[in-house]
Amino acid sequence: MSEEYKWEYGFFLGCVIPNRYPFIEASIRSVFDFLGAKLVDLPGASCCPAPGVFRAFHIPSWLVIAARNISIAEELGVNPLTGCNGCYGTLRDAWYELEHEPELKKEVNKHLAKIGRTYKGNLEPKHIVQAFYLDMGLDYLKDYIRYTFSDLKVAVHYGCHILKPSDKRPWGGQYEDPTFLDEIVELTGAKSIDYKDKYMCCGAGGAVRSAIKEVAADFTREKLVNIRDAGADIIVDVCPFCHLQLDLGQMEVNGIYKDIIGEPFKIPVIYLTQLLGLSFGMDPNQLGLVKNHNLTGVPPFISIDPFLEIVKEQLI
Ligand code: 9S8
Ligand code: 9S8
Ligand code: COM
Repeated sequence: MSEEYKWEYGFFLGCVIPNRYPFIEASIRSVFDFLGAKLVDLPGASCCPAPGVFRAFHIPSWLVIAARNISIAEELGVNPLTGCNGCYGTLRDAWYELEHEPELKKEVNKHLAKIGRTYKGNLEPKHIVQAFYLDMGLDYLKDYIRYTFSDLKVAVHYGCHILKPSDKRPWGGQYEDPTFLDEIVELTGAKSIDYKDKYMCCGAGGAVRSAIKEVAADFTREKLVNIRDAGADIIVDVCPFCHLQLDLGQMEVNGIYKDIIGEPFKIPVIYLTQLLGLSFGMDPNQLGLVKNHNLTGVPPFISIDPFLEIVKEQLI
């Protein structure tokens, strides 16, 4: 690792970030670099594979594929780092299970040997939020804050896999009523508001979105009602699949449930590193906050202009 970097991670992209929300990738890369953390690529990494989908079909295959992905980071000597709750769920659960079940680890390595790989398990998979909160710490982040957004009311959405299963997560007992993400968001001066059933699923996970879109959208509808009732200006999340559901899914809710929601929803959805980066005084272009094309059918589906209006006032 070169002198100028304090941390180094293997950036595990997963599927949704590169395919649907490249601006999330851009903002993660920019913010980590800004904070002195180097992200190296993991050549040949595949789908994690998605916990709600692959694990539900065949646990042994899920485990071997997860171990293969982790072994790529091991080869480079870096902790795998992900910006997706689902990938975190898979990589971390697999890592934890293999650490606690030596027989399973032997079995997995038998399969990996066929492709010339070995899984060791000595490098803990981390979420970007874990890197911020546990590796860097709030005090370190605080020094980078240049602008604060005291007029901004944020509905923080944790998502499921970052919290559960709680015994396989690193939050030191913050399981049922965690605050770590709210604490990071509030470094920016924004207010993390309380809303009903805050820790509820976005609706998409566990393959629900892929199976029955209307059911996923019904969960999302309930979340959005609660978020709107609490008077939030924006939603902040830390998972591209939640992001997809809260952004594109918000449009779907406006269509499918138009008769029961009253006004259509238009709550901007912002990924954590986009908000943090702005507060650090970084260029909005680097954070994927500037639209420089006229394409339709690409994200963000819900305009983020109202968010930019609020922060603009406080950027000067
Ligand atoms: S990879 Fe394939 S589908 Fe997904 S984005 Fe996150 S979870 Fe892992
Ligand atoms: S997608 Fe992201 S993490 Fe999940 S399963 Fe329930 S919530 Fe939304
Ligand atoms: C949610 C991923 S982030 S999955 O649908 O549960 O696999």
